[in-house]
Amino acid sequence: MKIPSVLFVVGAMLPISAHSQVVISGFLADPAGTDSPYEFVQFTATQPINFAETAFSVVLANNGTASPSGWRAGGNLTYGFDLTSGEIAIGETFYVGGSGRRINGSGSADASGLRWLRTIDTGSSAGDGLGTSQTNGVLGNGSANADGIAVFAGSIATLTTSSRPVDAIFFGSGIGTAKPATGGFLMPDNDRYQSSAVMGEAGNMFLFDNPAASSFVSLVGTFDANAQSWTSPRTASSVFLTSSSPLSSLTAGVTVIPEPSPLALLLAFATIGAAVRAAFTPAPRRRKPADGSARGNPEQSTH
Ligand SMILES: [Ca+2]
Ligand SMILES: [Ca+2]
Repeated sequence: MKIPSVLFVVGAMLPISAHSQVVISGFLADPAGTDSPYEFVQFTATQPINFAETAFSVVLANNGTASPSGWRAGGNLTYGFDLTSGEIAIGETFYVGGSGRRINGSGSADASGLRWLRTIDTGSSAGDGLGTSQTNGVLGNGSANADGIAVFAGSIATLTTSSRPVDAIFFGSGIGTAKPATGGFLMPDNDRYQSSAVMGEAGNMFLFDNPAASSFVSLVGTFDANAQSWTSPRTASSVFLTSSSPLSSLTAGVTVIPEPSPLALLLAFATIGAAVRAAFTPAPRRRKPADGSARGNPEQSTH
């Protein structure tokens, strides 16, 4: 039957853009006590992703005085995580961060029941391709020198000096040393930033609120997956955590609007209609047998 393959072609024609497949929807920069290995970032997928087929990577900034290389600095400035396995559905959240997998630092509630795509013992192990271990954490806590989070298409090893994140944010009370004299952090076009300038230049001055200690920052907004745009830009909402906070404290702040656009629906219906007509166009009629019996009807043929 031809129809399933036709439907597959129609599905492939829907406008699934390739620039913000994953967005940042929350983070814990300053867990109670020592930060490593308990910092984490929550992401939301804006399309289904099989990471084994399509790798992504996450870079956390810990400024310091940012280097002209921005996200690619490594050392004690940036730390990488490769996302190379697991499957995520549209609108689903997942987590990346320290291997402790606790709700709020050492001794707090077990958070291993969340969907973790990559964890590293950030206090004793180097990052994937970027960054050295840091007992005090690899994601800065904001304040006067902003810290940031980025997610890239491709593994860390594939990043070049011109690689732009598919999503990135910064937080703190001032940009400070996050903007080096030359170069710096390349930014994407998203709800708060633009790709024409590095972080800290005109147009890229936005900072999410300085995160409070022991507080998960939920980024609340609405993303239209078909238009690849934010219909409601993200705002920060602080969720204070204790050592026994339930996993439900980590709300998913980003809503992904999944409905196909009217144009995509029209295209899909038109294509399906043509395919169905082609598939069901009757074959040329057979001639009736010479005796004129009903058994000669093609629909009752045993052929
Ligand atoms: Ca801390
Ligand atoms: Ca930290």
